[in-house]
Amino acid sequence: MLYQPFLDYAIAYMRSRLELEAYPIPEGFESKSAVVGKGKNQETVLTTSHAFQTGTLRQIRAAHVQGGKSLQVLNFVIFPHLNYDLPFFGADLVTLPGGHLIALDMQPLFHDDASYQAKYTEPILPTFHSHQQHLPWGGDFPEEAKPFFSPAFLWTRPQDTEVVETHVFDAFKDYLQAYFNFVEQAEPITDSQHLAAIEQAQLRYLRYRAEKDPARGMFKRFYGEEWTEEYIHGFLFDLERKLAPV
Ligand code: DBV
Repeated sequence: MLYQPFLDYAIAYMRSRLELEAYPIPEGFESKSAVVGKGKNQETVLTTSHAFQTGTLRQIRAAHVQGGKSLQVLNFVIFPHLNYDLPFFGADLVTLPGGHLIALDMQPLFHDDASYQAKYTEPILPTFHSHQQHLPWGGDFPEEAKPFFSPAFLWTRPQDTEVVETHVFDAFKDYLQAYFNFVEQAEPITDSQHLAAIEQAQLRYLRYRAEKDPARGMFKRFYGEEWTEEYIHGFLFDLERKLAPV
């Protein structure tokens, strides 16, 4: 439905830039469905997972939730390997009965570092400004999430689905292209202090996202608590498990 073209574009575009290898999706999480609602409001809610990796990118993963016209979500995040200083690519494209909610960013590892900003945020500010004209600021969002976003954070709540299909899609393509330009230029980090700082920054980000996942309530309602916690910690935000396998 609404976000399938985004996912198709992203996979085709990434394949055009890099050799993508499959990234393992834990058994039982590739695809999950449940019937929700009563009577004529019954809907099947299907969640599919997609995941890849490359030499530079530890995990490229998407969760695609499809539950009819008023429930569509594409959450797409790229986690670089820990020996690169690359930002995260993060897209949270959400359609609920109340409307659309769009978050698109390259989330920095280091926020108070001018040279990091010059390297990874300033180059995308022109792209940000060109899209922001059509995608006005979406208003309040959780205070505690603020430290994780860049100055190029596109955050908007379009009224019209057509805006999602046009301007949001254009912005998504431009951000993904810009991200892959960074990826192409990235050099492995070898300095041990720098590597330790990257690992800490990745873990801080990941713990926040796993703990505060705004989709937790929705997933629990559809698929139950056990499935949801395993999906969050075992697939969506899996770095801690990968560092310290249980
Ligand atoms: N969000 C996820 C994952 C999702 C998902 C893995 C697979 O991180 C969906 C699904 N996001 C999702 C849903 C909602 C939001 C909202 C279903 C709506 C929740 C609701 O209204 O019930 C950006 N996503 C949001 C919000 C923000 C983001 C700011 C509004 C939350 C609120 O108002 O409380 N992206 C999200 C975020 C970070 C990010 C918090 C943090 C770094 O990158």
